[in-house]
Amino acid sequence: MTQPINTLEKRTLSKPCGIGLNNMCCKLCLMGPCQITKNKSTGVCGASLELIVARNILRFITGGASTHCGHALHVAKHLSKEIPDNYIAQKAPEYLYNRWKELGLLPHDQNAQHFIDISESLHLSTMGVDSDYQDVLKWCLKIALIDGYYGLALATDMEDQKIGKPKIKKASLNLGCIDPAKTNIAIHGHEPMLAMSIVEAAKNHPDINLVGVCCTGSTILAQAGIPLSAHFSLQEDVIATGVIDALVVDVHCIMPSVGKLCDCYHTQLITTNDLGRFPNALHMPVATEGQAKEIAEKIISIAKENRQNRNRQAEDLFQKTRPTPKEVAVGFSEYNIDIPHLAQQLSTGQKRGIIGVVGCVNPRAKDEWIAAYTKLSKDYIILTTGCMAFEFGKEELLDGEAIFHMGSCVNNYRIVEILKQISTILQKEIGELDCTISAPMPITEKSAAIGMFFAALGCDVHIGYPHSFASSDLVSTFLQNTLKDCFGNKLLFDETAKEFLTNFMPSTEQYQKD
Ligand code: BF8
Repeated sequence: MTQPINTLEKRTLSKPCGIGLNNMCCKLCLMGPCQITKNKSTGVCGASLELIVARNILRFITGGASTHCGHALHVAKHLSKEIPDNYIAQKAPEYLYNRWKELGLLPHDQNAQHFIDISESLHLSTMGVDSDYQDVLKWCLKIALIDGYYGLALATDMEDQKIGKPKIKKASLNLGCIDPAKTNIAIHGHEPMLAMSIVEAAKNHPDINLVGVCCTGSTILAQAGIPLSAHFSLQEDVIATGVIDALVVDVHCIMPSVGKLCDCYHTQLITTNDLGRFPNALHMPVATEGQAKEIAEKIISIAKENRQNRNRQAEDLFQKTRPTPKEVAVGFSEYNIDIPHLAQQLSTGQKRGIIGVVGCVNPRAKDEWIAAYTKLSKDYIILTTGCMAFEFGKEELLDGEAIFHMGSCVNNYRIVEILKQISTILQKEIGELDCTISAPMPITEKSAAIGMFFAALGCDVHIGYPHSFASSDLVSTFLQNTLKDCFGNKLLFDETAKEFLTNFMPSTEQYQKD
């Protein structure tokens, strides 16, 4: 056995390139890369700082939309369903749909042609096509609508149709859910169709212990109560327990390091999606429901067989250091939360508003956010998803009374449905609800697309570390003004919880004092 590499928390992180971090590097042609750090200087082709920053933001968001729409497409194919036409018109509040139409933000809405818009977004942001940075930024909103409806909403709807609507339940969370006395299978990624087949198959195998990682993990946690062992930034630690007999991965947020890390232990890495490959992994692609059942049984056999290859020292060490799992309430959704009650809490002033705490846990960011949201939860309804939901769970704060676990990142659409229904009850627009979506430590392109989607709905949006969206004054001012004029909302770029509390509620001194 080779020596294990360090897990992310212990590894020294390479220093980020300051110019790239600020979106000021243009790599769109081979006359560059051009690093434009000052206003008025340009790239070799004449591209201004604001054009470079705007194109980089658009390409980042487009990457996110492609993954969410790809996710929804894969689920549709798995279930032999078509991508619906006019889906945005079906799902969105009418006043918003009409506003988006007037602003020219609506994408193609027939025959899955939103994928053409995704392609056109990359097209227009290549060198020498769209040189109007304001137009490029408007495309960010169009692509964000695609992300929200043909990605988040569609994936959530189809998964609910197949798996069933989530039910509120108690479950457990953290590395302590991994059981050294059993055969452990960790399921990691974002598309939960095979995962649910493994959950079903494992019911006949009492010696199998399933745990989830990242968003596939959040889905099987919410839908079936399968314990969630880790979020993105802790995924390597799952393997480093030494007692994972099979790691099953699909797509998104699977760190390339897990391949080598599995080699350091006995863990059998199994890839299940043709887009998500690792050298030396066992590749078992799953495209249909029938294949999923068959492959689920095979995976269970492989894991059982592989358990005998465990390193006993590693197993003993984990046995001694295994943390106690945390108890969490999960499975909240637009179907089982008492939405009229939430509306009443808002209308009577019992709660000031809603904060959606979403997105990733960036290891470069300061981890001080959970305490801040906990303070705010006295006055705000907190709805949380993805890796940030895990952070609340680690502190045993997912009680389903003040803080609600809403599922995976595509399940951010559940927050949208709740806002939509509250706004209908209160006869207000979503933008009038005092709703903020806070992504304090984003990592991925997906998180940027989600943030922009909520902005197009009228929510205030907070993006914490890093400041990539705010590096050009012209770009951030144009985005701020557009959102204010069109939807009445604002963008907050606070990198620390202290700044966020100060700017979020400047008149409420209590939050800054303690
Ligand atoms: O979609 S929160 S690191 S796991 S991108 Fe990824 Fe970010 Fe975690 Fe799920 Ni979401």
